[in-house]
Amino acid sequence: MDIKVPDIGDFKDVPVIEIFVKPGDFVEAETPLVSLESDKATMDVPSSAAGVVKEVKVKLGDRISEGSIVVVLEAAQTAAAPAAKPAAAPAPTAAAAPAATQAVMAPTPTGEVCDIRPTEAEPTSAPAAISMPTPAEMLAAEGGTKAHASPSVRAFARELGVDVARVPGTGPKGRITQADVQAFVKGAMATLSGATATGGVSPRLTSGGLDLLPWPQVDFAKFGPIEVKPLSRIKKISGPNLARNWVMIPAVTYHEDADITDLEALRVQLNKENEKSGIKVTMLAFIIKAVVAALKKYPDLNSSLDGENQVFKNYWHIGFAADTPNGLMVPVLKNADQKGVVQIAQETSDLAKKAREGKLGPADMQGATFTISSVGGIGSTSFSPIVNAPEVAILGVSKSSMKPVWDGKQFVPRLTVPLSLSADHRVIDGALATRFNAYLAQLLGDFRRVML
Ligand code: CAO
Repeated sequence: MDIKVPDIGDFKDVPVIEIFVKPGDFVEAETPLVSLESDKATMDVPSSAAGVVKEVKVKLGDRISEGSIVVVLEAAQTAAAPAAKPAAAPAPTAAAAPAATQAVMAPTPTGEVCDIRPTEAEPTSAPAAISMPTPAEMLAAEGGTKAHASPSVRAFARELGVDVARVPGTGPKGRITQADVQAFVKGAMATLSGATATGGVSPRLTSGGLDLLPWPQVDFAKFGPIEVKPLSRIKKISGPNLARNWVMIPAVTYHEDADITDLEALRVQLNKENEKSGIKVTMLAFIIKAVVAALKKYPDLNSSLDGENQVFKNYWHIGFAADTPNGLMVPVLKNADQKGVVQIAQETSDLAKKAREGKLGPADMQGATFTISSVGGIGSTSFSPIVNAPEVAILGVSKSSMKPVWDGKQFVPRLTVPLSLSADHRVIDGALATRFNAYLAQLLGDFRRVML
């Protein structure tokens, strides 16, 4: 019997991006046969019957529409019963296959993948052994977009207990393939066994992990009325990453005050002059520019630790924490060294807006070499930001205030901004971190030095 593309709404000539079966494979009803992807959505075409695949009628890249024949199937009742399901059969199983028989494509506002067939609830967190994504991978899963994976790959990931949102995709347009899920699991297992067998990167994780007391179980309702709300998706994903970074990175925070009296006067002056342009030059933009100059002078802070090697990056992509209604996001300003303060102000403002609207794409959140977390617009006198692995340092910026500063003869009022640099002590020792901070403060105190 011919298995055809079912009703897929208005979609026509949709390219085949993945083929899950080959002649001789046994398939159950509902087993995905191929995956299709338009520029707006992706979907699997399931088999409408059980049986053995006699012939696959499509090739990768073929464009097909409703009614196109996908495979020719020898239906189960007429086919000789297979000895066993082929081991090489792709991930999807009848158990993982969605209940609905009709494939449905749904465009999403972001143009990302959206499988709207009923599916099992995806686990929100993977088992500890495989919850070791990089922050970039983790954040790539955010931004209001869905992970870019076909339903069958999602089903495969579910089977392995992997949160597909954490898997970096290597397929076209960052699509997550089955091989990506497998590589993710392999990588996580290797990381874990490295950490436990050799002490890995953290002496606090030797032989069997942290030896901690169990989490306290308290019946809060015993003490008063309570309300239970699920964590936001961003918090569910970022929590384990923050916990890992907190536990595995021996970070120390170094505090420094920078005199920004003159810089703030310049900023106010520029904004007055450019009122009509609509671009507001922010203190964050000046700080990014100064940070890049300091990173160039102290390249250890623009590096990553890779086993027993240190990777120095000859690019300067600066992540900055943005507070959004859904939680903390870290968009990345690319090639900050090649941009002027006004352009940095414009681009950070655009990225922060996208973050708040949940429109950041994975590319907007990847590749940071150093991160800045500025809470100065809200308050704070100092804080200890958590290093955003695999980066080795992060700068916290608190609220500027007028402070009396002794000029040798008298106290003079100076606008002072507190800087808090958390740095990975495995790479950056205290003297280096303090030199970086002092130099950064010097640059902010006399911004002309940034050009030197
Ligand atoms: N000291 C005093 N005032 C400051 C300041 C500082 N260090 N930094 C900014 N401000 C002022 C600005 O000048 C602005 O004032 P006006 O409106 O009068 O000009 C006001 O605070 C608001 O600034 P902003 O927040 O719009 O702009 P920004 O460039 O300073 O910051 C962004 C952008 C995205 C960093 C910020 O909006 C944000 O989200 N901050 C929170 C980051 C965060 O949550 N960090 C914690 C991460 S770890 O949990």
